[in-house]
Parts: sequence; structure tokens; C-alpha cells
Amino acid sequence: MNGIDFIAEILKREGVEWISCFPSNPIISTAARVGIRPIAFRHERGAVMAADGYSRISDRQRFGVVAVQSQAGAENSLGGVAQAFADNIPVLILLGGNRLDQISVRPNFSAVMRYQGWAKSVEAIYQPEQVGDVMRRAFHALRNGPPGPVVVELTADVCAREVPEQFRTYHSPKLVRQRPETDAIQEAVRLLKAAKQPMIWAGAGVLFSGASSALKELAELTAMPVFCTMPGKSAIDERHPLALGAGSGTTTLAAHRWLVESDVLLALGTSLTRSPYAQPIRHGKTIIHNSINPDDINKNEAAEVALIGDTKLTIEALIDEIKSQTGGKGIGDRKKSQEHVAKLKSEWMAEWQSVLDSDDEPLSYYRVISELNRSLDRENSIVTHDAGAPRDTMLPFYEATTPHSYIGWGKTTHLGFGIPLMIGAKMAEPKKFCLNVMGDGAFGMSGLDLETAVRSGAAITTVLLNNSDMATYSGPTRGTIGEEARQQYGVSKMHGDYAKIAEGMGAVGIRVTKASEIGPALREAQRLNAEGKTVLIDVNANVEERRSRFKS
Ligand SMILES: Cc1ncc(C[n+]2csc(CCOP(=O)(O)OP(=O)(O)O)c2C)c(N)n1
Ligand SMILES: [Mg+2]
Repeated sequence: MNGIDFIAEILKREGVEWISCFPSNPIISTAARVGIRPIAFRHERGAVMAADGYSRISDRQRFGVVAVQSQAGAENSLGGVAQAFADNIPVLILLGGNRLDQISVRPNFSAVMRYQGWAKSVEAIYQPEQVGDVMRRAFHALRNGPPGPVVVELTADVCAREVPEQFRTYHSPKLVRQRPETDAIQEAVRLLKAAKQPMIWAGAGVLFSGASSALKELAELTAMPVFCTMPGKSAIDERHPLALGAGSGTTTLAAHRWLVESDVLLALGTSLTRSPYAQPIRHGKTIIHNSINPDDINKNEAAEVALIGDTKLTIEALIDEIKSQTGGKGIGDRKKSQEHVAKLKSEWMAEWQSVLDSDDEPLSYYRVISELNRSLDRENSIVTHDAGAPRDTMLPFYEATTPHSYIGWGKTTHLGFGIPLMIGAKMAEPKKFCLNVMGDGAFGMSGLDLETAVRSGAAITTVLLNNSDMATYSGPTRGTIGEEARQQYGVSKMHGDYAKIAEGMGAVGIRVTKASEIGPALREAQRLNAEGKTVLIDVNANVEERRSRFKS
């Protein structure tokens, strides 16, 4: 048994059922031999992004695994690795490697040298006796502590060598969860009881730790409304009377007002990273900060109390403490909070309803989003945006219901993520309807992976908002961004018959030019996906300018 055989055996023992890949890498065939299905993507970046999608909705129970070749494959993967790193997603990336004697010779690619700073851990295998140890460390890092991509470089000649019998043992690392200190929990509850207008800021850690129902219980027990970050979207049912909605740069009026007015912020499962894709935290807030990663605490925001540990265990400890201090009654005035939230929601809708109902042609993005809300079986769907106007418009207005029914991604915001992400999500949840909304610019980055969806049977639906332009850069309210290049040379303009392109790859292409056609097209797509057919809906869309964005 050589190193590659042993790694395939370890993957099998860890329950890996499929790997995303782009040839060549010896692990692809060896994994196939032990019954792990390889799915080849059209670009390495897509392979990493699909593995990322699989991990994102698997709550650290299962992990996306990627195999690509040395040099070009390793180099091409970097965009996907960077995205997983920025969003803290645990994926295992098995890079083909050079021969050991060439690993540090220019211009050979060395993952250990080049991927440092882009991954949670990076290791190369320097001798066959190490394989079991390297893989144990890799799965420990995937399962435990702050999540992130884990890279293992399969040094070519070393991994082809025999692993001596006495080194062929593998110890599968277990999940270990941490609970914050009791003193810190008590201090947090003291601050919440003394607060005038406290609220919850919920991040992806709520989803990853399976804490959605605990979050709901905590919100109800404390009368605290819940705002979800972009990666945390779907942590709470957005129809709940205490749900404020989600936000990136755009958000809802209710979220905005509470984020301005609240005095105490209970931040759960979040890094509180300052970003153009996060709502700002105003000065003067008292912050109670829970994260699995101690390095998040006091990073961008000063924490009054640090609750380091698993988010579900943290919420449960807070609930227990509040109940024991209040005889089970809880704190705050739930009716008052709910009325406040409801009033803001109707004020916001009064402004936006006509935009959401618009019959305009070309179609408004918002009409498409309100049709998604109406036509999807949202409890059994997984939906995602793409970078640009689709993200800005969907984050506040698509209403997420069950955990992971929406994937809010993108701190480094890689255009075109939506298609491979949904293929990965479909691999994890084959019974769910998986849909991504993207622009025509985004399609250029990953559109050929529709063929991957067709070929692999991971039937997904892409809604392509086709405005022959990049709304984020070209509309009048974008000011002078790229003005000369746009006017003189048409930079940001592009054209395509994407339904036809999809058909050319074996998918079903549907064209939508009227607002009345989008609902039926979405219903048809759900039917076709259930039959195993991948669908692209090419929507003749406007250059959407309107955003639910707030200044102060
Ligand atoms: C890899 C990458 N390059 C550049 C960007 C910057 N960017 C964000 S949105 C956007 C334009 C997107 O155009 P399109 O997909 O057509 O969406 P629209 O805004 O028109 O809806 C660009 C270039 C990015 N997010 N990712
Ligand atoms: Mg566009």
C-alpha cells in the first residue's frame, strides 16, 4: 500500500462519499477504486467552490474534499481557497505535488510556501511514514476549532512510495466542543438584564453549531430581536416576529434602526469582522461576543464580555442562567419588541412593495426576488446570490425560513461562486431544490459548470439576471466608477444568449421577458430539477439601481 492508497483508505474511513476534482492527481483514481465518486469540474476554482458548498450546509459533520494537480491546478485553486478562508469554511484540499527534491526550486509551486496565510493549515508529506499523522491533523483541523480550508500537498515521489506496515494506522479525531466560562456567562446575563434596548447579532456559527432552535428560544426568553449577518442568514426564520432580517452592505429598515438604537449587542457565532459586506457597528455599544475563535475577540470590535466556545453550548448556557435568575420568566418585554419590529417592517414595505410588485420590462431584480418568495417551497430549497447587484438586492428581500435554506457567502466575494456552490449543496442535500441567482458577468466566471451539473446529475437551477451590463459598476448612481472606460470603450458591457448556451451543454434553457413569466418559469424549473434536469432561466433584466441601503 503506497501513500496515495493509504490516503484513499483514510478518506473512506472518514465517510467521504465524493470528491470534486480536475485531473490529474493520483488520488482521483485511487479514491474511485475504493468507491469514492470523483466529479470533475471545468475549472479548479469551481471544484474548490463546490466542496465549499457541500461543507457549508453539512455543519462539520461531513466535509467537501478537492483533488487537483500540482502547479497549474494548485495555482488555479487559489480563488476558491481564498473564498473558503475568508468565510471560515472547512474544506480539505489535496494538491498534487512536485517531487521532493524539486519542492523548493524556482519556479515550482510549493503549497507550504504559497498557501500560507490563505488556509487554516498547510502541510506537505515529506516521508511515507507521515501519511497517517498528516491526515489525522487535517481531519482534526476540519472538525475542531475555528473552521477553515485545510491543504495537504501530495509530494509526488513520496506518496508513490510504500507506507511501512507499522505506520498504516489511522486515528480518526473526534469533535470536541468548548463551553465559555461560567463567570463570563453570568456577567453577560447581568449586562443583558441592565440593558435598555439589547439585540442579537447572529453569524454563521449559529448555523454551523446547529443552534437555530436555541437561538429562537433565547430571543423569545429575552425579547431581543435578531439580526443575521450575510453568512448567518437563515439562522432564524425571517417570518418570526423578532426577526429583523439579514444584511451585508444592504439591509432592512428594522435591522438598520435596531443596529443604530440598541445599547447592548449580543454577538453570537460571528467574527465581527469589519467589511463592506457587513453592517457597521456604531460607537458606544456594549458588546458581548461569542466566537469559537479567540482571535476574533477584540479584533475589530472591543468586547465587554468574551464568550469563547461553541455557539450552541453558549446559547444553552445563557438560557439556563437567565431561567435560573428569573425563575424561568425571562427578561424584557416581548410584546413591545415585536410591535416595534412590526412597525418598522410595515414602514419599510410601504416604501418597497411597489418595487417588489413591479411589472416593468426589462424585469426589475426585485420582482424576480418576490417571485422567488412566492413560487419556491422555501423549506425544501437552498438559495444563494452571486456577487454584485444580486447579493445587494437579495440579502434584505429574500425571506429565508429554515436553517441553511439560504447560503449567504462572500467576504472576498468571488463572482461566479453561485453555480459550483449550488452543485456542492445539491450533493449534500439531493432532495432539495438548489437555486442560484447570478448576473451575466458572474456567468462568465463559472457558466461552463452547468455542464458539470448536467453530467453529474446534480440538477440545479440558475436564474440569470441578464442586463448585458455590470449593474454594480455602470448605473448612473455608481458615480464615476470606470466612467471613461465605459463611455469610450464600453467596458462592463457584454452580450450573450445564455439560454442557448445552457442548451448547448445539455441543460434546459428558459427565456423570460415578461414579469408574468417568472413565476411559471420557477415552477417549471422545480419540476425539471426533480426529474434530474439542470435549468437556466435567462431573465431579461434591468440595470438595477435601487438598494435598501442606509447612511447613518
Ligand atoms: C472574481 C471577481 N472579480 C471582480 C469582482 C467585482 N465585481 C463585483 S460585482 C461585479 C459585476 C457583476 O456583474 P453581473 O454579474 O452582470 O451582475 P449585475 O451587477 O449586473 O447584476 C464585479 C465585476 C468580483 N466580485 N469577483
Ligand atoms: Mg449584469
